[in-house]
Amino acid sequence: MSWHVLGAGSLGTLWATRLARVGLPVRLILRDRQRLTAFAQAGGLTLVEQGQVQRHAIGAELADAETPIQRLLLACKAYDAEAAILEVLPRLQPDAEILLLQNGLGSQDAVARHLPTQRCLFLSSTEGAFRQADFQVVFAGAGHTWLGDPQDASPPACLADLQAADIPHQWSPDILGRLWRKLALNCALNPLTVLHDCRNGGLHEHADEVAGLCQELSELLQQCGQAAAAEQLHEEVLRVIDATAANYSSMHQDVTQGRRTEISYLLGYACTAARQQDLHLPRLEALLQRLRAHLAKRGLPLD
Ligand code: NAD
Ligand code: KPL
Repeated sequence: MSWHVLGAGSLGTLWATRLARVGLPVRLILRDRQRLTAFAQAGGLTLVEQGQVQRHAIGAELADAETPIQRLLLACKAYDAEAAILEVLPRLQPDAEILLLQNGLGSQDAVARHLPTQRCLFLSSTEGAFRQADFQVVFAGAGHTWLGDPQDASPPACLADLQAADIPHQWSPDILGRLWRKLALNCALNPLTVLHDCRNGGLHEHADEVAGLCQELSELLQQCGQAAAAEQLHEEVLRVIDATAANYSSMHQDVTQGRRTEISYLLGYACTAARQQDLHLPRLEALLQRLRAHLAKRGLPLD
């Protein structure tokens, strides 16, 4: 069965090249004719892994091509996901599998609302990749990807391809818990690294702020029916700060490089969920306001 990968960015390229190199049929869906031309000129996708450079000649097309889509990896940012799925909607087979590789929460439901019969799989990944040039990606951090379906616990057929392609993964019966936990980690760390302009390790200087946020995030998780995701949150946040002390968080990197953040699907989502639960979380709310003010000063989108 053919894979379509929408989004030839960091993770889309990492996935497309690993699937293609074991002989699985993969086609990329690119934004427009200009991107198709640039892709043809680049001669395919290049993956740099442990210093080895490999180029893969993968087929590419536009969203309005005519072939049906049976298996789609949606590998764009959370804020692009809903618009992207609408572009390929007419091509999706009624029993298609759609893998949603977005960070945070909110975009998955926005996509799933358009797909009454297709199966939406939610993914959470700790793999790391970045673009070093157009259509050239560096696999920067080994990690793991969890997949799950909040509506249906039975494992999907696509797992066999992930196995064949050596993509470290696990079928998760509680993918929402996993996404909530990662969202909470992100909320406790990433905005503060932006506001204090520091690496993750620099948050040791702001231990009280981190502790206060973890307290409120735990309350939120419990109130949202995610008690397991709330367990030992503060301890894990401190562990992540130590383990990634020398790194800049993804949000810090986005802001310093003038890129739009995924704030609405992370801290914004958390604050909206709290309000819906009538939960007063002043530290999280204040953090959101400070972060928005910071983005506004830099001319970056507030959502
Ligand atoms: P990216 O910005 O590198 O790639 C996204 C790509 O999607 C871009 O090339 C963009 O042009 C393309 N795109 C968007 N809308 C499109 C459309 N309608 N048609 C065609 N192409 C379209 O993003 P990324 O870093 O790969 O991140 C994807 C998701 O994975 C994000 O939610 C991110 O937070 C998450 N994530 C990334 C990493 C990482 O290391 N990069 C790690 C874990 C999670
Ligand atoms: O996920 C992260 C990110 O940078 O987005 C962690 C590892 C939690 C660091 O903030």
